[in-house]
Amino acid sequence: MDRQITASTCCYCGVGCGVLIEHNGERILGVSGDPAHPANFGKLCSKGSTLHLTGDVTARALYPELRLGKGLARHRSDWDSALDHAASVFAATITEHGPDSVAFYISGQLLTEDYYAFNKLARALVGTNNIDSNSRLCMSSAVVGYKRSLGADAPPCSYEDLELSDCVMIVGSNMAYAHPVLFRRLEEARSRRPQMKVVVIDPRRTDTCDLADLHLAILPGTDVALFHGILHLLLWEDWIDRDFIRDHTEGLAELKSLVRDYTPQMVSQLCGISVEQLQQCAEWIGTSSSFLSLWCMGLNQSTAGSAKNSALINLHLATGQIGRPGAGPFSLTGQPNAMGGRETGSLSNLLPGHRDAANAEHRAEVAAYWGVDQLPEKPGLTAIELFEQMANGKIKALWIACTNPAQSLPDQATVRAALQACPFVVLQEAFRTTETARFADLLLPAASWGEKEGCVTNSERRISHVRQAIAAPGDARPDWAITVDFAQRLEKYLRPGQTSLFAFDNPVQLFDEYKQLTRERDLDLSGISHALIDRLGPQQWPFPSGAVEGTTRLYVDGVFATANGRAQFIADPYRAAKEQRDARFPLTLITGRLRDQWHGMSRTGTAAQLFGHVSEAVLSLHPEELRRHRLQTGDLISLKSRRGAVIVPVASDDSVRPGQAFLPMHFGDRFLKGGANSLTLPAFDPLSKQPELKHSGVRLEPVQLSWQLFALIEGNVQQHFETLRPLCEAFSYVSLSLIGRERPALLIRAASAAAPDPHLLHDIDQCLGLNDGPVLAYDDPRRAIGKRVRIENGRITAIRLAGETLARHWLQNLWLEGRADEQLRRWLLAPLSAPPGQIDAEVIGNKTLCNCKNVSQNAVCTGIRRGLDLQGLKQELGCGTQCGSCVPEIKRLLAAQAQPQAAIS
Ligand SMILES: Nc1nc2c(c(=O)[nH]1)N[C@H]1C(S)=C(S)[C@@H](COP(=O)(O)OP(=O)(O)OC[C@H]3O[C@@H](n4cnc5c(=O)[nH]c(N)nc54)[C@H](O)[C@@H]3O)O[C@H]1N2
Ligand SMILES: Nc1nc2c(c(=O)[nH]1)N[C@H]1C(S)=C(S)[C@@H](COP(=O)(O)OP(=O)(O)OC[C@H]3O[C@@H](n4cnc5c(=O)[nH]c(N)nc54)[C@H](O)[C@@H]3O)O[C@H]1N2
Ligand code: SF4
Ligand SMILES: [Mo]
Repeated sequence: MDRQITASTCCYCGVGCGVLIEHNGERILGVSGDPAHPANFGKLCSKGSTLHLTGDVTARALYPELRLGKGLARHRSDWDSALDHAASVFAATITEHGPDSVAFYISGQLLTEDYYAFNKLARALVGTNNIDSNSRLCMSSAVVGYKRSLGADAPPCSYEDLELSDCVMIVGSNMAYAHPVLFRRLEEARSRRPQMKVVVIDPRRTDTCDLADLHLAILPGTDVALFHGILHLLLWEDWIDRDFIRDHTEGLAELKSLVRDYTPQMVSQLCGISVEQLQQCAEWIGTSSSFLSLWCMGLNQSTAGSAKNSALINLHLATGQIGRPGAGPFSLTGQPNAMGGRETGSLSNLLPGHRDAANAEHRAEVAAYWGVDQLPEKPGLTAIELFEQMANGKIKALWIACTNPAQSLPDQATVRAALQACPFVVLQEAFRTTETARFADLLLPAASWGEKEGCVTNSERRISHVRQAIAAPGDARPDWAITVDFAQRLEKYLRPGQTSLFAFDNPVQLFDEYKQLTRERDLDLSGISHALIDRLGPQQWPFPSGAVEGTTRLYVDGVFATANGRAQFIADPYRAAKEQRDARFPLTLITGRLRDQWHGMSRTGTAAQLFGHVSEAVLSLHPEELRRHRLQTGDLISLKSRRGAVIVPVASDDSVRPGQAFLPMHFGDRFLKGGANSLTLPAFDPLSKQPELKHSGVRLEPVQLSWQLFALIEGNVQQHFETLRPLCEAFSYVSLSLIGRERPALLIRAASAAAPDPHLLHDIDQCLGLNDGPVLAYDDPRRAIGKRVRIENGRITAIRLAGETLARHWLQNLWLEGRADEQLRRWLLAPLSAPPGQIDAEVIGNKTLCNCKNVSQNAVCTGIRRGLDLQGLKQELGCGTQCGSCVPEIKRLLAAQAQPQAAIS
């Protein structure tokens, strides 16, 4: 078939970049940035630009699969049987135990039409508010912040404000990794307008700090104290906008008396920064002609998430820095359509059109529109509460869509017990490989990126049309269609003989029904349709019917969405994070994102290229902590919290302060035995119910895992993953990753206290193809040491080292280079397993800095030593010339060479 181009959007972060999908009607062949899309004007980051390399079809869910009892295997089913079965189980559960015995757990990655169908299903048909989404782990503190302070859940700014601002404060956001295309935009604006001040507030010195004039490495969880301390100084210095405060706000008096106590000395102590840094920050905020703040999970994922959001917005209200170009509080949305979820009411406490489930008038409006008598009054369970209730047996049937709770929720022991306890778990998923899939009684294959149609709203309130390029594989169907089909079947039990609430044949009908629920609400988008976006391009709400263009900025007239039109100062005192460092748990564990991985890695984890930058889960610790614990980079430790333990290697990293540790959030049980969230705590913010994923008390315990395993096998990596991962369960430490660009291979590292049963090793070798054929083997059973290498056509195709694994880097490199020479044969037949000669130190830990041009860190360092600057490196090596995601890191390497740091930190 001919090559075609379909304009759509990237399915990862909330920047919401437009992509051009190149395909032949059957397969996606390439992807590039859409120059016409106002979110990115043609740019993509390392994740967006590799979308076509991800999503290996062998990892996809292709057919409905059903099991008829816990412990039994799932069998292939068809849509009719699967959905009929689901409808009968849900109907029976609702009849016997009531509507609140079932629940829906959905996702910020669904499309607006999918959400709308789910909401109508839960609230109008089933009659429960038990519908929550992973946005509870992500944006719900921002929702509370906007609503309490400004009256509605509406980010007031636009991306162009990043270019127009004189002072940009980035708080609890590593946008260099998490919102890279926006970060590029800020970098460019900054280089055009060097007078722009950039402040970064993050306990860690992240790549984002590369742009900072000032980095405040505050102690975890102390943001409210910092913001109150800044306000204290703004008031003291009279850097406030009295007219704005008088005309457009209320509540300053109470806040004033609270922040009086937040003296610079006290705040500097609480936050672990200097008084000078605090003063500098306040001065820039108070004296810049425009002040913009950008924030993300460092504020939201906290037991004080709501207070942090409002305390930040207080600074904008006090200085009148809102509703003007380059000014305002601007949350960066995590997921591609978390905004759409909030608009359609996809948190248990919300209803469509920015309404509240607790508000009787709102319920009546929606019920009338839907033509049902009433909507449920009882508050629904939020994510953490939902899984806790499920573990207690209160939830009898759960429908999960487009999220992976057995990886992403905190306190995994409870989550896994809950999924085990729930009598009927339905999972609507694009990939059958996820941690949650194991718990599904019914697995429903969903269409994914490039295969579905609908709308998404990005961080700046801009609605894009997501267009389908190719058909979904196997029997997979779009989410809205699955939901509507199920709802129609459930109606036969719950509303027999009545006209269907779900007469939808396509996403356009869903959107058109939904948008009327936004009419005359703050987000009024009743003027938008799929066709209008196709004609005029993506649009920002509000966009009421009759409008000819969207709305760039909110509150330009100083009238807020509150009852009296005034914004509210909120006076919440500072409260420390729940788990403070103590003698038993002396470290604070921070979790967060890597540059090239997305969440639980169901998609990014299928592309070997995306492991080039960070190849495996490691715990980053300050060099001083390593010394204190007598550890060296690469040593395995047991990382323990009050809830669980995970064994990981440590790495020296001075971007983390002493007393803290950083573990990427991505590695679930599949990639790292136990997974990062075995450690995190379920405690949540009292208002937003968002859990404190960013700060858990942990300690390091030494482990003696003297028996080690290393394996590499090329070929069908997904299939190898599936057969080998379960066999590794016997080991204490298990870490899997992919390697290689042209010929991907699966890499396994494992360790245990003693050698495993020889049968297990035999089974592993069987999967690795190392029991027969062209295999060179050396075994020393007495010392439990063995090494095997398969060589085909002069090249290594599989490796297994058991006992000790000293030669692994050397072998990995031989494999990468496609070599299998005499030296390898000699080493294999020698009794000692040490690799020949010195292992080139550069082989160890050499990472790919630039994914687009495949440029390694070594190549960049060599270039720097030869005297190349950024321009020179770009010219000679090509690094940093495409997506630009690696530029901050290259700059850091350059700075490390050149010594004096520009940033005050
Ligand atoms: N590459 C990549 N990009 C993504 C995603 C992804 O999985 N991978 N996911 C998307 C989603 S859903 C989200 S929500 C966003 C998240 O985007 P971010 O929130 O920017 O990413 P995180 O790394 O989770 O956390 C940001 C920073 O908060 C800091 N932090 C921790 N505790 C505190 C604190 O108490 N105060 C302050 N001020 N900072 C603190 C951490 O050190 C970390 O650097 O990323 C989106 N973009
Ligand atoms: N420790 C720690 N934990 C965290 C965080 C943290 O910072 N630290 N961050 C939290 C945050 S902010 C977030 S947003 C969550 C994210 O947590 P999750 O929602 O669990 O993350 P994903 O892996 O993106 O899950 C989305 C799932 O949907 C599937 N999928 C993809 N496309 C489609 C589709 O079109 N339809 C359907 N039905 N399925 C599809 C994917 O295969 C994937 O398994 O993690 C949270 N957990
Ligand atoms: S910044 Fe990257 S991940 Fe986010 S939408 Fe754009 S291309 Fe996708
Ligand atoms: Mo998120």
